[in-house]
Amino acid sequence: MSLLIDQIQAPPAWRRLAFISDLHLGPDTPRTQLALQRALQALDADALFILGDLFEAWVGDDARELPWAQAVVALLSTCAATRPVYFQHGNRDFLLGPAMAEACGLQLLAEEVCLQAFGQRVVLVHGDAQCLEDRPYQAFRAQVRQPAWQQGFLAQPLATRLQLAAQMRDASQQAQADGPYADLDAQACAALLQRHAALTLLHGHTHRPARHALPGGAQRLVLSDWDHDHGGTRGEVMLFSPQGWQRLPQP
Ligand SMILES: [Mn+2]
Repeated sequence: MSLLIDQIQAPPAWRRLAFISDLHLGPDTPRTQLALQRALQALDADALFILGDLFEAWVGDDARELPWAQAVVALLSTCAATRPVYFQHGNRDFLLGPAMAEACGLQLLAEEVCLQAFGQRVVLVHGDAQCLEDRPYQAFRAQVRQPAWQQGFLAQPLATRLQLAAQMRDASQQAQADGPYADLDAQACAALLQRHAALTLLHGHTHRPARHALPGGAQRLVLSDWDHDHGGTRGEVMLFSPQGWQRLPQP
């Protein structure tokens, strides 16, 4: 296991940070990919943080040779040439590994990161690990995060892995149709903030962008997902500067 970054102290020169998550890119999301390209070209930030589910499914770093993935590698490596780009795993792309990170110029983050910037401490997570109410998902998560499971999965041919990922996605969509997606557990969020002595928790995963005020002056900020391929235009870059937090819609 390579070393993952779990603490970031913003250098004094940093003036503005950008955060995105849940783009769910894949072979059938060309418009969302284009929206990301435009967002990165226009990005005015000293660092970019991708908080998981950049990809709808990531079945292993050899998938970076697929044509649509090559285009994403090109986008990210261009962005990473002029500023740090950090990547935190989501529940869809937890298999993104060192080879893909190197190809894109990404720095891999731990599951839980404490960012210190502009006199504040901010906890960064994808958000799936805190959805404790969804017990079937937590059991699945515990299984697929085991090195032995991952080695077994990655040992399959790429075509087989792509098929398995499609099956898992169908199963998860069926489970979601049974009821509303679980939200993050309030106690788990409070514990996270306490552990890192932070007042702000920033995450994605739920696709329910919001600002939730928490007890003790704390807050939970939820990033927007992105989707330009199913009839709408959804997507935001979240900016953090000494002036505070700002959502930048991405048409
Ligand atoms: Mn997710």
